Amino acid sequence: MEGDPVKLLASATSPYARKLRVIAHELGITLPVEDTTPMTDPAALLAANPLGKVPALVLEDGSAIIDSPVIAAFLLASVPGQQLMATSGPAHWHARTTEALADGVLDAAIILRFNMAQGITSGPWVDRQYRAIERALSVMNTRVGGSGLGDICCAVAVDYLSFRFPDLDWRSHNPALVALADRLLATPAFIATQPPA
Ligand SMILES: N[C@@H](CCC(=O)N[C@@H](CS)C(=O)NCC(=O)O)C(=O)O
Repeated sequence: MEGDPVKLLASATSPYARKLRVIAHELGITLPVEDTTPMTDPAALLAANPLGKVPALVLEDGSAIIDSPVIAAFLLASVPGQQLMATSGPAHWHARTTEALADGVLDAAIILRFNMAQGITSGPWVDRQYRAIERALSVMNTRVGGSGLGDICCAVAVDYLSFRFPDLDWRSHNPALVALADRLLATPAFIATQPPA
């Protein structure tokens, strides 16, 4: 597993991929994106990631790195002196945990979308996802400003909620997330990675 990133297999609407594209932009890494629709199981994706999920990062030697937190760690490690996240100590683990909270919000949102696609919009499993999202957002709200990486992940997650769940009012109870999103969504990295309408 060696070499520079060659391409990121990703769909234009994947929030996990957006997180990585924003991080790459902030780190000054060129990250070509190969538009990949996971649900059609393209051979190139399955070769890179047997789980059939995007994003997957293909390296120069043909090997791949999968799962957005792992890819994010790879990108950060490739830029010595990067300022997005402490490389060790409590601040490192705080940032990684914020990332996990934001990713978990996305995981719950994706479950809700798969359920919706099957006509399932209520029930205990659906309620459980909404409760997880609500609790995680309120903790993320207290962690804004903890790290550049954490802030990016939080802004990506809430913007995905606005994109896919316009009726979910995450703004009323999370003022720090509102201020963060309003600030970051106006930056070039977020503007360049907006999902298509
Ligand atoms: N934990 C993964 C989640 C990736 C994920 O769920 N991606 C979705 C698209 S946004 C996907 O590829 N879904 C296809 C599937 O679940 O089969 C990450 O952080 O990269």
